[in-house]
Amino acid sequence: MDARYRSREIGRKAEDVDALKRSFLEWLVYSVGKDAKTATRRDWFTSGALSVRDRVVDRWMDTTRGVYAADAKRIYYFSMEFLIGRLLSNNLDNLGLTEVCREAVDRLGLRLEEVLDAEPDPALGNGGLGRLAACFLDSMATQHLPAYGYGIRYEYGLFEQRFDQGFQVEFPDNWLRFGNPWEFARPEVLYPIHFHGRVETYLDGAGVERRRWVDTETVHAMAFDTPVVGYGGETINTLRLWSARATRDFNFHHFNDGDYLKAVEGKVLSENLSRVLYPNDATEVGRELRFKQEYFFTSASIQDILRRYMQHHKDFDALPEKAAIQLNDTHPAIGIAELMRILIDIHGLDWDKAWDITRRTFSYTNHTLLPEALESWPVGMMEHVLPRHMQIIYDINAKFLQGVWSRCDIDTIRRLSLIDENGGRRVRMGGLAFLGSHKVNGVSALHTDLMKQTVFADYHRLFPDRITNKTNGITPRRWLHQANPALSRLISSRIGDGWITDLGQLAALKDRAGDEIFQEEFRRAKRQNKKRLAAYIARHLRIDVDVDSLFDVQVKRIHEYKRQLLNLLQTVALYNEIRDNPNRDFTPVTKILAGKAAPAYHQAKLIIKLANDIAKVVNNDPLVRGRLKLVMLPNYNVSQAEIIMPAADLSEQISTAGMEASGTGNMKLALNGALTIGTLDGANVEIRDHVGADNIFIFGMTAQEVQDLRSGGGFDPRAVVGANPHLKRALDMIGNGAFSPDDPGRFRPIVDALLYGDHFLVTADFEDYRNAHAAARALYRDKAEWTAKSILNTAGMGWFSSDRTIMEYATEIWGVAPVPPVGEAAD
Ligand code: T68
Repeated sequence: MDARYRSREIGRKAEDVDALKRSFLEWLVYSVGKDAKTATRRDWFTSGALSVRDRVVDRWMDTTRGVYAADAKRIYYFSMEFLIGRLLSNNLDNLGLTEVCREAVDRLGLRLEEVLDAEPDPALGNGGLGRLAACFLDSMATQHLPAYGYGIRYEYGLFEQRFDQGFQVEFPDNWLRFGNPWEFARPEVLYPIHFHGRVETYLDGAGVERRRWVDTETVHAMAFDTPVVGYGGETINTLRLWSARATRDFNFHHFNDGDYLKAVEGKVLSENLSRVLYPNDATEVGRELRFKQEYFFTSASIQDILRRYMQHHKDFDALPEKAAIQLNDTHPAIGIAELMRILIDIHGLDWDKAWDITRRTFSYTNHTLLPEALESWPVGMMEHVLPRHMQIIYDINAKFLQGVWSRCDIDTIRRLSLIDENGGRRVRMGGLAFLGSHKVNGVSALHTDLMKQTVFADYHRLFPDRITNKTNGITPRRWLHQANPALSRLISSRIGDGWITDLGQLAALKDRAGDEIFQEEFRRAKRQNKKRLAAYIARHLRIDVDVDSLFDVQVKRIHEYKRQLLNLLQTVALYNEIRDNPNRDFTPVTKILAGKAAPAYHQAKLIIKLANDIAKVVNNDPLVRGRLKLVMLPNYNVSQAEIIMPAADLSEQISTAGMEASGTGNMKLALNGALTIGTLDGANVEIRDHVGADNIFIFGMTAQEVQDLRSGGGFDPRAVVGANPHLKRALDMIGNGAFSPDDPGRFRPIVDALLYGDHFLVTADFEDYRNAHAAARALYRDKAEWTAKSILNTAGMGWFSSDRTIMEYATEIWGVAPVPPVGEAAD
């Protein structure tokens, strides 16, 4: 990055501690309505957030004005999910105000951590996809790219997970209950969103046949803006989230009928659109309300973009030069039909012109190959909810198929069609997103290759230049600088702090991997982080863990393909080994798991119960003497991840090869110095290339081997189990109730799924995994060797900054350049 753009005074800002303190008190009294004596920690958080918000508003307006004046091309990132995490710590850090604020809060008789902890963690996403969107917002602002995030302001975020006797139970996440000091409501930014109704054909003044969508039901989308503070605080972008509001018409309609309660009921129903985030991360729910949510936010965002564009332009010719719309998965893909509708029906463009503009404006990111996660909607439902869009999709399909008819056989045509005719007609959203975009990307090299070979193989043959790879990244601000101050300080003491915005600079640490003093300090930082996590575990679960044990971490959504079960089977095998040889010298291991299961995903919920049941037995077995502990932390979220990532020694990335599109937790852990134990899946492949094959524990089948095994049909899990006494014993124990004496048959479904199918090849990879784990434990005993490899992991991870990812998108997909912040040019 150009040094000119970087803040010259970061962390050294002459921001007056007293001024910030005064501001805390003023907001407390005049906005929260409390005095310092009666204020709760939440009140202090609110007044603190408002004080910090004050300090970004001027710059925010400067950014918006600067982009407007330059009429720069803007990036519009469309996502159903933005898992942004807490903002007070993040904004303080990006503004260089953390220490100033610590001091101010100290003078008020509080600890900064208490205030930061009082902030609710906005859980407006399920997992990787939503968190990626948040990392991208940070990178776009930091790199001065004019960008807007567009999504939904869910009233309820992802459910809160608690364990009741070891079973997951879900509670509503009413995160807005105490207000949200970061957002600015924009009641004047309001767009009508139409549903249902019918399509009329009519002749316009020139005698041309046209369509209009009439007799619709209408809801309003109202904007809420949250500033996105880039590192250095110079560029401040906007996250605009839409909230559903009943229209007055809607109410009047019923009021006129004299049915007051019906009117109010109607209001509640239409405002349900932005009520709740769907908690499924990799299976489609296929509910009409979900589809309406997708259209709701997409339509509002497109109307907003066109309004902004029209302030500078009189026709749509230049739209693709002024707006790049990125679709985060297919969830907003209906936007392609929506832009077509607006251009053709409302503004009178002809089809070819509208299609050209649309395709050059949109691009699409795919995040999964799992067939059950690929979106498709029943034609009948779409005709009912969005009749005009359904016609447009038919037209897109017809024109496309006409063009390829002569070159393809009938089976290929069937696969290419936007309408899936197998068992009930459905619209394939992946196909719509592909055809309506100029670029389509995967999120790791392997995933992109597999896209070309599998789901998009037919499209790829027709459009060989469309699919491109953009390997995911993570923001080093939140995931290293903010979450791991101990390691950050150590790194900066050796190589300066340029790494914060240029993570590749970490490579300079490679030379120090063997340096004993550096190693010692590196270990000290890790130990400090492990203590913090141990205290968190003690506080939440009343389990004491050994800070000197190997912290072995698997944190992510619970899903069969991610194979938490493989981890648990190995845990049981290790438990047996310890019990069989109680006096042997074992490397102490603390296994830490966390993650939510989709509420209707029974097998995943049973895996959570299994983890909790195994933990109870293992953690209380006197023979084990603390050499193995299993900890399943409830309610995994961004703020918990910030405590876990810096404390890990070993990072579990053990999905069935070919199934994890990329992974990003793998990057957070390795960046913080954890060694990976993993399969050659997703971005693990590229992590190995960057940290070096000697510094990672790779095991298991490759994606190719998985494919061959499955297509060959020659896999017999019972034979594999029969031949492996460790595996057989672990499975027998689980199946016979050794961990569930109160209900011995509880885990039979898990064991049976492995013995009679094992779709995710847990048994096939077990022995290789067990050996890799033994190798990791052996290496951990050699402190110097382990630390050297740990340092080489941190040093090698620079490429996985989301700054790098975003610059690739900006140059290769969006064609958008940075807009230097105002006031910098004179420098
Ligand atoms: C994840 N996908 C991928 N999906 O699983 C992960 N899905 O490999 C990748 O690193 C990450 O995306 C970022 O690219 C998801 O997180 C969802 O959360 C999701 C949500 C709704 C519907 C379908």
